Amino acid sequence: MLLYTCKTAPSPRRARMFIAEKGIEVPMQEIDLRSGEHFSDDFRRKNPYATVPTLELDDGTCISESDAICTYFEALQPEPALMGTDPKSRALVSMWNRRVEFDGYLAVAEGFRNKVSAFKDRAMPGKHPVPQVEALADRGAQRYRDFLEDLDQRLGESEFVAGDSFSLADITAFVTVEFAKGALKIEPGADQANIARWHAAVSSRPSAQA
Ligand SMILES: N[C@@H](CCC(=O)N[C@@H](CS)C(=O)NCC(=O)O)C(=O)O
Repeated sequence: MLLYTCKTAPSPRRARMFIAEKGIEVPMQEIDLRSGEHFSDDFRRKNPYATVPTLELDDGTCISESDAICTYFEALQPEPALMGTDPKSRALVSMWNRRVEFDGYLAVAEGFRNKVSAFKDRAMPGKHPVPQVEALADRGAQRYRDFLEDLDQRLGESEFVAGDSFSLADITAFVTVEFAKGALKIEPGADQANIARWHAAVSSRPSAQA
């Protein structure tokens, strides 16, 4: 098994945090996104979408999409459960994780990739050229601010994003908040005390270093 990753990119960090929480040792290989190593023929044979993370199994099967990689490890090693333990909690983790991904993670990506010159004609990840749209940079930043408001409200209702237990939804939200600090230069507001409480707790987990 081999995980293709990139230290500076947020999506692979989701997979690395998940794996660290599980306490599984997975060999990893760094892909240099800056130099375009993910567009090489060799890497695109593994993942035609040219994105990291990508997990290569021993039989040669390649799994991309961080959620799919997490689903694989959850099934391989159910404890500690990070995607729920029964029908209700599984559905709630899935619901919150998707909300965080759509409203938070994708908003930051939209704000970042439509603004930075390094992503000219690569406003979306993947093999197809996609032009930047200036207005989407502002929209992404605004959507992320709205997300922070919603996240703070949610974390005022429960200890973790999907309820009483730490889950994949917390990993996605934590990675999103860290991503936004560098990419959009936006941090949670000083008045968002629920995020501050939750962020300190997640930061103190060893997996936050993954
Ligand atoms: N939905 C995918 C997103 C993967 C993705 O966008 N990865 C980025 C790094 S965070 C990437 O590979 N970008 C390559 C590029 O920008 O060309 C997932 O969750 O794995």
